[in-house]
Amino acid sequence: MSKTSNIEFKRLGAHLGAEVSGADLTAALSHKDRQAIHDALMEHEVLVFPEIDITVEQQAAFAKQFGEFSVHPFSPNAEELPELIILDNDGDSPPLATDVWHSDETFREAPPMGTILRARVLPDIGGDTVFASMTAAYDGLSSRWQNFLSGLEAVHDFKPFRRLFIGADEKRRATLHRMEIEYPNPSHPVVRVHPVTGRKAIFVNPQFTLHIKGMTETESEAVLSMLYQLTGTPEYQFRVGWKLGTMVFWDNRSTQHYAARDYLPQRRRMERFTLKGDKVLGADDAMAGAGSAAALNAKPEARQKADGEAYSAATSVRQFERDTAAGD
Ligand SMILES: O=C(O)CCC(=O)C(=O)O
Ligand SMILES: [Fe+2]
Repeated sequence: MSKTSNIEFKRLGAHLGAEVSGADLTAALSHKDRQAIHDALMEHEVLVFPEIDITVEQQAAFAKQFGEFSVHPFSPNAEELPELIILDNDGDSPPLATDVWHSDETFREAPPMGTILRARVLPDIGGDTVFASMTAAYDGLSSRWQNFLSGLEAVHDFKPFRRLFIGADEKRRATLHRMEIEYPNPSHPVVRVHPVTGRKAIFVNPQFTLHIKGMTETESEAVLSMLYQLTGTPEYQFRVGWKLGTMVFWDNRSTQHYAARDYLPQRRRMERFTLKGDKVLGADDAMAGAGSAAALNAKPEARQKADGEAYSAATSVRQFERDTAAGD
């Protein structure tokens, strides 16, 4: 299907990142173009649309073709369009904790599947965003570590956003209390199975992860600090140097990112739409769905694929991904 699309993808990084050309984003995508972009996102994990000339409404319309919008409970958003997050920063208004490695909103029970960010105002120098492939990071671990991590779960929290409420008046403290009820700490598998590709990815991050369940604090810190070092490994990274109008679509399930704040006090404005995702499942959940001895006995690559198939069977995937899977 996607072979007949005119859109082209040029791989930019060893493990992730591709540049997209030939896509008209000012109009609705054809089914085959939408499929081609989705397939490429699964394969390359981060897609860069360089210097495209679209309105924010067109960016929203593009995003909506790949899933349902998610509204961020803490980030600054546009009043008239709450799905639009505006990251407008300068010396008087520095960014809030985006210069910490993370995948978006893992404090949710079901974190987003993807994010679509576009550059609207850029500093003269700096302000790059660095991505890391967490599937490559997982694949690079020894089988001893892979086995050790299997089945572990970590607790996540909206911790960087708690600072918004420090010293707050009674009304804002009540808001914090309401948020704590609405977003109780979820536990996610430390290794997640990607719902579409079946690849395994490290799914802990220093922005939102608190600790690993069933370990002492010292043990948990040691394991987490080892895993946090993986994002800093240059081999797993891909760096986006933004130009005005550049739009990036990343798969939030297989990557993490870090926005360099080396441009202050200059101004940088980014506009973002976020797409809802599913509950995070690990290999055990996927296997429970399959119940398949054949999958367990399969070779590693085949097993990863089997995990993905089992996962898809065991959980609800977003409508778009279900539709396209059915169309294959
Ligand atoms: O400003 C950026 O480049 C990325 C900020 C960020 O973490 C996000 O939009 O999710
Ligand atoms: Fe982010």
